[in-house]
Amino acid sequence: MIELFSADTPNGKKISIMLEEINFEYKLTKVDISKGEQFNPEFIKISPFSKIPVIVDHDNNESIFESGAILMYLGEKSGKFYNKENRLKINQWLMAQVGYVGPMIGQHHQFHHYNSGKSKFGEERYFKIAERIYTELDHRLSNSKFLSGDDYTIADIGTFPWIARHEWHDIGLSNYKNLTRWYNDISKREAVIKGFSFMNKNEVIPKP
Ligand SMILES: N[C@@H](CCC(=O)N[C@@H](CS)C(=O)NCC(=O)O)C(=O)O
Repeated sequence: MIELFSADTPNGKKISIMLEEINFEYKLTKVDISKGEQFNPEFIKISPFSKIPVIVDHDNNESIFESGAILMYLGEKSGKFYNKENRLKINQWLMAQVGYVGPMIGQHHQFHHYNSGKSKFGEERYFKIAERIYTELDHRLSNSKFLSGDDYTIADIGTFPWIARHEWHDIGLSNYKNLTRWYNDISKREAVIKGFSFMNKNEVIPKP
């Protein structure tokens, strides 16, 4: 059984979506990052940078931090969405998500959504970068069904929850037709709908 330590954020949703996709039984332990629970000494033992998500695999007592590493672990363990033959491609798109797409869109959330009016420089910088990411993903998806090729993989699972915050971005997802096609395809998956609302059963995936 997997224990998922998480909060209701895009990084958190990646793992609940994956667990639903592979149909693993899991127990959710909420970490309230707005109250500083990520700094509890017990949590730091499994999360050295005090961040969610983390999983503990109670089958072997392994704990895993970093969402990309967790997706790889679950992909290997389940044999799903992390095809051995395509790993070089999947790893690139997954690393791009954890090292670029997530952190940059996260900054856009900070400056544009949570703290607008506080820094013109920050707002403009991350708006432009977020827009550029939409364009880059749209370009990739103009010649590939999913990010790493023909199949839906952990790279798509990692990226989807960031684009699902598109209403906060004010970039206009529907103007990016390939990204919208990809987004709509993934939004329809039963496991994605379930994993997306893992903390709030009434939450629905925003339409483009
Ligand atoms: N690189 C990490 C990023 C995780 C991350 O930024 N988590 C945020 C929530 S989305 C967090 O736990 N923030 C609490 C803090 O930094 O104190 C991953 O991909 O797992």
